[in-house]
Amino acid sequence: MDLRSAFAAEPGRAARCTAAGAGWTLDWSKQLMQPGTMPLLLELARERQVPERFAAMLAGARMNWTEGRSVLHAALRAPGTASIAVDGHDVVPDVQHTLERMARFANALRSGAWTGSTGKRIRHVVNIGIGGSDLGPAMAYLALQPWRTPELDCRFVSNVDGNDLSIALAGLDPAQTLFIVCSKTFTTQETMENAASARAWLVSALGEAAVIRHFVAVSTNEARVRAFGIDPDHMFGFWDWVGGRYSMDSAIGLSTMVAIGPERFRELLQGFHAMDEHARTAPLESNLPVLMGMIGVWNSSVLGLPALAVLPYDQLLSRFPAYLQQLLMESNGKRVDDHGEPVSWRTCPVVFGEAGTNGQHAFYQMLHQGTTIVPIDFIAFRTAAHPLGRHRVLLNANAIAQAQAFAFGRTADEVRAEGTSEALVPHRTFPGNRPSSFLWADALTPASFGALVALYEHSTFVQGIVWGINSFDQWGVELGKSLAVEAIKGLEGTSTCTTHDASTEALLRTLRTTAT
Ligand code: G6Q
Repeated sequence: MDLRSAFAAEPGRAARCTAAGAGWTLDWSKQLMQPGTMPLLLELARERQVPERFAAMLAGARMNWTEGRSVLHAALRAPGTASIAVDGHDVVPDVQHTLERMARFANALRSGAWTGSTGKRIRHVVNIGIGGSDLGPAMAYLALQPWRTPELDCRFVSNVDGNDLSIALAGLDPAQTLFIVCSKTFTTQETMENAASARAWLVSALGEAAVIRHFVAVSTNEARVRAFGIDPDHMFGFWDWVGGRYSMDSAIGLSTMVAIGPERFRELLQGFHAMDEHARTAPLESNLPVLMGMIGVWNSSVLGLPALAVLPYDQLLSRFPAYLQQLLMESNGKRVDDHGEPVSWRTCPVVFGEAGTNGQHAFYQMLHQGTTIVPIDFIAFRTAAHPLGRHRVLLNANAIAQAQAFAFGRTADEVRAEGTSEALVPHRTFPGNRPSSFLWADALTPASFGALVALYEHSTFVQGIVWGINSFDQWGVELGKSLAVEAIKGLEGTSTCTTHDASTEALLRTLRTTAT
């Protein structure tokens, strides 16, 4: 497959391979596909019943069958007039009720009506959570920076490394700090340790009675929230049909709502919903999540390409690749199918990325001339939220030029024609044929941002269905968690385990001395 020849042979290739929906346009003409390839991939999607399975998910089917759960993140952004039943219970009123409670709280915090225990206004919000209870809100906080209130800032603590909490708390006045403890289960080791240390920090300054004014929770576990000392009236719930990595538009997004306000948060939800509707109704040929999902299937399972680089050309999306790492890799990093049989095709690639143009001066060398071909998703916006006129031109010019360079390269003859010495010709030759998609929207707004996240959510779904795996469980994170319980005992000198391998034993012995 040679992209130069493909474009030369078909002048309408770019137009044929461009689709749009929910404010986003996808140009996938630089993928390594012949004109007949996508129709075959769409046939595969139909054969795998992608549209039917998508409809089943939206109707509350237990798509996450290894955990016996429905998968209804789409209900989080459904309009209040919708009706979506789980076991005969309409969940839409519950969602709307929670949104209203969140809005009341967010408004009180933003206006200063909610004060800390000393009567001082809250100026700092510290979100404590990890994985799905951190990556989405932390990423969204950066992405939606132009819409944030200047009245308060949000910080995010996730790592059990005390450096994370220490850095977040540095310089904060406890009397003006509010913690949002985000944990679906309220049992996650890292979050509970961070929350306990944050609580101790607060109590040492303001006393035990202050906890109730300085801690709120987002969780499904009321008993544990209460035991921590948080008033259940200050707990914002969600449901077991919301997976952690699909929860940034649930109450887990409380910090987002506090930062940008309830109205903008509604716009964000509308953007998500617009993409849900596009995914549900658009024909497969112009359905962005289906196209992107099948492009991923092609690159990973057919071409055998092991990675995906996500390159957002907007600094506001600097944490978007990290967010997608969880969304894609935790969802589709699976090796057995619905019947428990090993799949015989490559599933989720390694996902990484960096905001353009920074990546250009770092790892793009390998993307252009390395021995591993890495498919790329470029993401760009026509306009900028800032007034620095020419910057956007430079930024987007770089994005377009990179996509061009990856696709078409530079032949040895072209390099020679530039007068390059023969010894340098191989070094200055670019092979091209490095596949990429170019995804763009008019502007980064709460709505277009919501639609972008939903686009990746649904393309991940499409791939999971085609690969025949469960995109909604994450058993792969369990083993390390449970071994850590024994390792803690090993480091604290209370372990009675005698069956560790020699390496583990040596590490526990060595690090025990430095840990104490
Ligand atoms: C996401 C995962 C995982 C989860 C975290 C935090 O899909 O389930 O990343 O979000 O382990 O869990 P809690 O919210 O229960 O603390």
